[in-house]
Amino acid sequence: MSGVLTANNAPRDSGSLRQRCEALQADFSNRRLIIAANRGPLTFEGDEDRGLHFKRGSGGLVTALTGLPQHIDATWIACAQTEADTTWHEGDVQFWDNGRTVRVQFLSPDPAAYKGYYNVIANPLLWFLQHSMWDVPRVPVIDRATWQAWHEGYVAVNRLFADAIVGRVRATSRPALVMLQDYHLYLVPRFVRDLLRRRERPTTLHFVHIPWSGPEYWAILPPAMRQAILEGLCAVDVLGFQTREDGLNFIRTCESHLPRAHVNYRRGRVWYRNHTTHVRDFPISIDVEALRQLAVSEEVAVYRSELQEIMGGQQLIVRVDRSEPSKNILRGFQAFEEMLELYPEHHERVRFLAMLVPSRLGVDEYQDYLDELMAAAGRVNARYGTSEWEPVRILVGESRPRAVAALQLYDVLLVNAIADGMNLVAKEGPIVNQLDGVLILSERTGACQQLESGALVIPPCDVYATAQALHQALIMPPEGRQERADRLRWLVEREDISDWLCRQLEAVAELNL
Ligand code: GDG
Repeated sequence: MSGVLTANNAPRDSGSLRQRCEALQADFSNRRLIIAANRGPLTFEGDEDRGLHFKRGSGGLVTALTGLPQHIDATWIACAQTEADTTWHEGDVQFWDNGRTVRVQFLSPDPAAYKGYYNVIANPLLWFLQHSMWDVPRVPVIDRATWQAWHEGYVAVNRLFADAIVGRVRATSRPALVMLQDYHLYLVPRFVRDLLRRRERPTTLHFVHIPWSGPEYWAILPPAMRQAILEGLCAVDVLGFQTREDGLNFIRTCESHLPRAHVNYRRGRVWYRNHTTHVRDFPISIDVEALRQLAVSEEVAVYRSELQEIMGGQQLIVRVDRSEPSKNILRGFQAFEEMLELYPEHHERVRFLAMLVPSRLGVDEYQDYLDELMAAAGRVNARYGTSEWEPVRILVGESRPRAVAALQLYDVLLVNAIADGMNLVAKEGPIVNQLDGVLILSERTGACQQLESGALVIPPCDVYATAQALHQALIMPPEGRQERADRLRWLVEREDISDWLCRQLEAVAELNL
């Protein structure tokens, strides 16, 4: 592969990472790219007037991953999310003006299998495990239904993905590069490897978007499940995590729970069944340019005026999250309540706006959590609110432009997640905020590793410390705010989403894979 030689021979300081990346993308153009993720880059809708039409997925991941197919022939394999996806099934989609297309292939697992895979195993079991969120005396309860969901759901859907990938790999004469996303697809790499002969095997990259907890926590999962997951991931060539700590936790988990695995911490390697998995960290980020364009749009301006009208001229604490237990929304309200108790000078001068996107309401824990946090906000309002002043306002719904408008208006942005792979909101806020607002950031987010020098860092379970940080942020003088806001902007701008992708391609090239 000439591309690999070019990349390896290039001096590391010859131009920016992005310039090197452009060269790399060109060098990879002889490959066939296969992306596999639970969700596709678009969803189809059908109505009588317009017939079948698609809506492009929002968010940085779609932007980042659809950037690559502009240079490399690509197929994106995902689970159908709508009936129209199932009807459409497969075809070429033109995402860009340059005429290039990406092939999208939707898989349509049996609904019961999908439910077991998504609503029982991926969320909540793996999600809670990896965010260290189990209340172990009570959960998890792994019963017959869980095992059924494992075998007939998670394993079955992972097999479907593997079969589809193998079909794609066999259909091309070019070397294939498979990029797998996240915790829904941990078993896929092993299935793909076992289904293909040595010379047919593609290069595989798997990126895990969420934290990886330590072996003590993985010990709670039954050996058969955790071993299958580790065996799955140890069939990958390059395994990417958000942080170095997540990668080290993965290696520690293999050392503890995968018999016959050999590990090398210094080189970031796990050797298992005659195969080396290279463990790396690729911190994800945001598409700064696209976000800035959205921030100046008319739609965002309309939402901004609406929010300004609702929230009045008071200081504003904002949070933007999926309604998700790991985001620690309940403790956020408790901390706000504690601050109002400790510092009455803020009464009637500050409001807390929580923008919540409904999430995974098919999972009981998520529905219960949403109910609980509504009640907690209600309690704060009942205790401190007056006829003129509503301390907490929750807006539930899905609208990214409205979320961006709220981020433009904060004096304080609260990101207090119990655990978070990265947390993109912490990176988006400083880019669009218009008031040099202060970021309060949980030390247990991946983002904290990059942003801590510009943020007020808190331990997420310490409600008292969070209350103190809220007060400190609200009374911070303008110079202090500006200095921190400038620093945060600089930190986010210097490493955006394209770097995340480039680092992965670089790793593949450097390892001669
Ligand atoms: C997982 C990991 C990791 C907000 N409101 C709406 C909306 N948003 C956007 C935000 C932001 C994104 O959603 C949320 O990203 P996060 O990173 O904060 O959180 P997760 O969803 O948990 O993401 C996380 C990430 O993957 C990437 O690797 O950082 O740690 O948990 O961009 O602006 N989007 C839409 N409507 C809204 O109302 N469509």
